Amino acid sequence: KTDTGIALVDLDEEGVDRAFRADVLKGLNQLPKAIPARWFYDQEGSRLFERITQLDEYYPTRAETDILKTRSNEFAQLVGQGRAVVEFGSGSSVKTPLLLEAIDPAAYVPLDISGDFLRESAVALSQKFPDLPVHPVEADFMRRVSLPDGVGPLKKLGFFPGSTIGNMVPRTAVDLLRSMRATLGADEGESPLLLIGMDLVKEQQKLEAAYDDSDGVTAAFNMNLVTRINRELSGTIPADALDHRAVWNDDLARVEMHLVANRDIDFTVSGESFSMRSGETIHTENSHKFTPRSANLLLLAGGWTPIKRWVDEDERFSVVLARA
Ligand code: AVJ
Repeated sequence: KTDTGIALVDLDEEGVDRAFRADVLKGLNQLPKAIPARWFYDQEGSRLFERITQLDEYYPTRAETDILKTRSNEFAQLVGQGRAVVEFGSGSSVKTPLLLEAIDPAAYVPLDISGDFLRESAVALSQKFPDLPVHPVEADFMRRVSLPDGVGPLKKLGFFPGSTIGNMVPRTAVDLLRSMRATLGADEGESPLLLIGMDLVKEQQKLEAAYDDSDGVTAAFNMNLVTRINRELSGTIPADALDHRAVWNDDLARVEMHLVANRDIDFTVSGESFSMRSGETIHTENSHKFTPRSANLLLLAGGWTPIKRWVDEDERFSVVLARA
């Protein structure tokens, strides 16, 4: 039931993930240095992210969960019954069941690039919803994905929680929204819907605290990238020479995470030499924040018309329903 076909991770003769190496080497040769945030999520990174979601300072997960819990009747009414829920990402243990309970779908299709995460969450959901057909698809959802045969004729609801869209620069976010339209069959028959989580602009101090918590869990999450590079790519980056930094970039409306050198350093990765001056940074993540208008504009640019938005009672986070 959870057979998902061939693995998408391309390893070389030594078992090194080729895409990881290519992204890291390219990113370290850039000025400013930058490595895509998707590489945070190895086993330890995923565990640390799970801990982040439980921190006092990290409000997005709690705020979004709160919206999903309290608005279930409204979702059910607007979305109707019998849809296939297509989740972009393999599903969280908390949010996905809330949506599935609310709208009672005809099928659930998690899409993820990691077969391992996919299988884990598919098994957990099948136990919770024994009558719900679950069709996991191992795929890169940044491109159009063909859905399994049985799902084709059903009306679709795309689900993209967590403000993961915020990790993309606007160009990439628009490309993804357009790929989602295509995956959900926007130009064939019944118009699909999309339910998407988008974090909101708020006080700078609250935003920075969410990405630089007092227990240092987010710092450990950021530093884990260095550990992963050193382990998987034979790196010699001195971890004690890099510090975690989270800063609000007001012009671009995003929290940025960086690793800042606290002294001049030289190191190698996969046999290539690099150096950093004291104060130089490696940019590791963007987390864009939205206003109601900027959220609408982004969705419209991606081919989606907003229908309704919900916020939690402290107005920290939004969930938007849109139609293709
Ligand atoms: C849930 C993946 C969007 O940007 O808030 C949390 C990742 N990074 N703390 C976010 C994250 C640092 C998170 N995403």
